[in-house]
Amino acid sequence: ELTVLEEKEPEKKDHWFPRHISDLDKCTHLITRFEPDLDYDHPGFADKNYRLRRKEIADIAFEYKHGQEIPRVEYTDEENATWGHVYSKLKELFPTHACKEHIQVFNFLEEECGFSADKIPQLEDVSNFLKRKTGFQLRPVAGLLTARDFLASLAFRTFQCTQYVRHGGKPDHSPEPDCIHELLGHVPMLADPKFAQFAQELGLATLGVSDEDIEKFATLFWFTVEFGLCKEQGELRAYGAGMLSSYGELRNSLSDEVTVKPFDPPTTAVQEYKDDDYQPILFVVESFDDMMIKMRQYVASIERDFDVRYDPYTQSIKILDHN
Ligand code: NLE
Ligand code: FE2
Repeated sequence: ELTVLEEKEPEKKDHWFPRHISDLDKCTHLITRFEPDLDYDHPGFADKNYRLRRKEIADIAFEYKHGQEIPRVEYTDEENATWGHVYSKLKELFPTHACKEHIQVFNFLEEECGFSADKIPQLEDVSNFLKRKTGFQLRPVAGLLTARDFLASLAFRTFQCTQYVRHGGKPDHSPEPDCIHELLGHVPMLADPKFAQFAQELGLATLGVSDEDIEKFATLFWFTVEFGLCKEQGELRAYGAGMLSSYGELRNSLSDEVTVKPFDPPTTAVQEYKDDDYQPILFVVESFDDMMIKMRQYVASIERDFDVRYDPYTQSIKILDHN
């Protein structure tokens, strides 16, 4: 462990990054990919009501400030039905396809947090559940964020979480995040202590790094938190949220359709991927401990002339000198 030798300010050349959890109010830069207004292939492109609804829910995120309760959304019967459809189908696959950590938390979510096929849970309630489990919390986000903003929020044990629901016409796979993806894919994993630690450390590693390194960390995030496979008694299981929230992708990921490679950060970080269809290449970790060790080695190899620590008492980042 390093001790604080001297408090240091990052230099001008370093990228700005949030220093206190309330600075996440400034980490809200969206990228316009897969948006129903702009993407001709989006199932909501021709559905005006769907696009209006998306705007209504996005406004909650645009107005949200750190520390506020997350406003509740009254989901329509149609939205709840989409959730219920995906929920029931995935629940059948989890026992044979999901990692044990996910299965365990999913049970807690049903017992303690009101998860069921009937209705979409409210982000505020889920955020409170997460706070009790691992100190992670949710904040509402209007859509896909830049990798830099999204990853930075993880450093504060904060997960930027969409609140709208995918289009009912294509429930089994969505190229963009939606609350089904967040609630069935990410939330169960973020409620696991080891995984939460991994996610936060990944976030901390990205603060202030170059655009090239952000790209690499975003790719590592993609092949772990979004699409990671792990081993259990010699068998493959999914721990990546992109699989755990998509019936089609989850089934596909454990089939012969996929090339599975061992997780190795230096090579995984530069693996090309497609973000609009089933993944043809996935990476497997031996265990979460092993994943953490390899990631820490990788992070140590990335150049940054300062080091960071998260201070949970003040919810802020301390900058440490290297020497
Ligand atoms: N393909 C996932 C799903 O259908 O839930 C979403 C992935 C978001 C990166
Ligand atoms: Fe995701």
